[in-house]
Amino acid sequence: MSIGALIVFAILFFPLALSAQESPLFSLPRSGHMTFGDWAFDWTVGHKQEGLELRDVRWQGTKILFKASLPVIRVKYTGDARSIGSGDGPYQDRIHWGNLVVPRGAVGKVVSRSWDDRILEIAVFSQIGDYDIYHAYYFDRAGTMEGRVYSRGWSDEETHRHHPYWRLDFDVEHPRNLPRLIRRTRSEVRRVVRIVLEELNYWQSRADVEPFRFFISSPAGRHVGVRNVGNASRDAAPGAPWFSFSTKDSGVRLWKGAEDRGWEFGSRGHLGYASPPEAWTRGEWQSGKDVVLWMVHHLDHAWIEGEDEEGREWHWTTVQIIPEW
Ligand SMILES: [Cu+2]
Repeated sequence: MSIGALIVFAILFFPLALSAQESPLFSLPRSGHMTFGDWAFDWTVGHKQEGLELRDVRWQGTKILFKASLPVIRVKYTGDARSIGSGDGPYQDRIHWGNLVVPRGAVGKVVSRSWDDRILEIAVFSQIGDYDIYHAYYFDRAGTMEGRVYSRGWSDEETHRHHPYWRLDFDVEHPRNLPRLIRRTRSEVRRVVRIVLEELNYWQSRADVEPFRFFISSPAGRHVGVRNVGNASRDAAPGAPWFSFSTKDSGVRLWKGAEDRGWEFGSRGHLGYASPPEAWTRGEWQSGKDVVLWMVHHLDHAWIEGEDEEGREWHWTTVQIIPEW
């Protein structure tokens, strides 16, 4: 493992910051509190194998997230594409303290750096099997926050897909929030806004002309936008080569304490907790409900003879969170 490649990241991450001054790499304890511009948050590497968790994320003093975490990255290899079990895996990669490594130049497993004192990164570096996984969050002083997963390496010389599942427990100002779904299709001039009145799974459709987004709103009318960035398409087809391995791009769930236990669905299980779908009771939506938003990513890693055979190239995907005030 080489942290050298991390330096390259900085430039890949932020095209605007090509000439950005990168700070030294700071080592952080397993848990702590940080402020950066108008952002404030706690972090921890907890005991539920959810990677680097953020808690009590605030923008300009207003709470946005109770908790953000990454409970699993599901992985499927193609093999001979005859069945869901073809090839290596499927795997459920779960980041925890025990599979974190100390990056070169650091003395601890949680690291942080910044660019031009404008963008802050907090991250962990995990090695699971033959993969390097870099799990990071970014905070831009201008008011954008991102969760990002980078992966490289091969378990076998075969095409595969990684599917990171982000669990975003929003508490915008208050535990009671109103989720709304915003999308626009080719046939629609304006965006369509749908108030989410029940637990649901949702995905990008071919007719969409832009990535769908969620707005999570407080009772007082503060909104936080959420969308997937750079996401590949889901595994929609029932047959080869992916066999509907990961078919969702998002899920809205009512918050339940018993469902905050880390990933419980194995390598083949989809995002659960919604069978049968549970509706908000009449009237509840007006005052909001404590909701958890799952954002599901799809990351292609294609085996092409002669390219990236050393597995040194990073692939990544992002969930973006923007307070809209
Ligand atoms: Cu890969």
